[in-house]
Amino acid sequence: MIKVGILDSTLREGEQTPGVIFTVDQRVEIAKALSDLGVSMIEAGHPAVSPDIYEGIKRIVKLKKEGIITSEIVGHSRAVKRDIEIAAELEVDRIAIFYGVSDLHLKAKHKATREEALRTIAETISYAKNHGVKVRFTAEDGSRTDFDFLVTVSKTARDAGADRVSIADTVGILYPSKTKELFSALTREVPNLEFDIHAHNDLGLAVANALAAIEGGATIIHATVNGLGERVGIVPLQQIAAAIKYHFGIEVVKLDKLQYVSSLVEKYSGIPMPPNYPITGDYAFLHKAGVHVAGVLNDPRTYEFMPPETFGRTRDYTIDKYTGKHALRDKYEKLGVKISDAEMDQILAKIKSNTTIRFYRDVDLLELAEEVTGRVLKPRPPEQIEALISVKCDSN
Ligand code: AKG
Repeated sequence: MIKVGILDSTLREGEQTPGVIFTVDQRVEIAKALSDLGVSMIEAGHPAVSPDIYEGIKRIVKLKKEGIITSEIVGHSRAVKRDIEIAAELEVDRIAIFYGVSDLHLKAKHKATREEALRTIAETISYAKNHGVKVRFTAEDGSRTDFDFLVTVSKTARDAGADRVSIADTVGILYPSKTKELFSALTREVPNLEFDIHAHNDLGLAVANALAAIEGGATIIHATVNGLGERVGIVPLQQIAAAIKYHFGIEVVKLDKLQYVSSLVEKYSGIPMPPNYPITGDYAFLHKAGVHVAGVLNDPRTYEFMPPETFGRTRDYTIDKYTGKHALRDKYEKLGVKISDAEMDQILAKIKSNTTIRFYRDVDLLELAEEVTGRVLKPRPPEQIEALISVKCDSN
């Protein structure tokens, strides 16, 4: 029986995207949208980093106390007492303490032995617990950490009072079978502890690794809206939510609100979404080739893994040289225009011979039909007439 939830880290990991800065008001608005979406946890920022992050968390925690935000609020912290005090004074629900545990991080960053690292981890977790909060420990660079030491780290964190340990694939080098094996082994070796996965997307495998981690027993997946984060980011919320619904039948967030949240974060982050982005991109439910459109018109499941309505979206298709008769007939029916089979063949031939037009708009199709049939086909709304006139003027 699979149990899984989402920790959204748009306000922490997401703001670590190069060039991204959220204002305090934007942080609060994003947190409200994430809570409405239904994420289990919101990692609201690392308050010791800057006064605006501190202020943002303060306002988010206030909304939590007023019942406006319902997700658990997580404050991020280094394994440093001062960071923990700052997060604790904000009265977050949980403090997430991270520490690099691979030999590489111990040597290059912390200049600490394994024994010293274990001491720091235990001391800082106990310190945070003494402030009356829940604690997650993040094993930074966990995926490149010697497995036996990772088990020791997890047990140390648990025994010091953490109820969750996050395994960070900090440089995104895991792949699915290895991820499943890692989480299965950890959940077997370390009882009475729940695991998160924090998967970076350097090899484009973050979503696949997150799914594999769920199969291995991870119960919280870290994600960001639009996949924001350091370098190329982490698991995109919209993709993992859709994949969890499709594969495990669990609705971890309200799927029909993903589009709104994606657009909100696109606007505030300034990172534009490519049209071919999964789930929320403009082309996610836009079909093109004649064979595809014919299939979709008969039964949308032929080329859609889930109906667009699930995500509050609609399906459509484009017309160009790839178009087939089925698509064209459907388009003209929707435009309320009657075209004979012979006329349709002529229109299609014209479309196929013009290989430079990327998108035929409705207005172009009406004009083509008039050319072929010699009839004025339909009274048009003023904006269509204007568009026609401007197209004609442009081409003259
Ligand atoms: C990473 O390793 O990439 C992190 O962001 C670790 C911090 C964390 O998940 O708490």
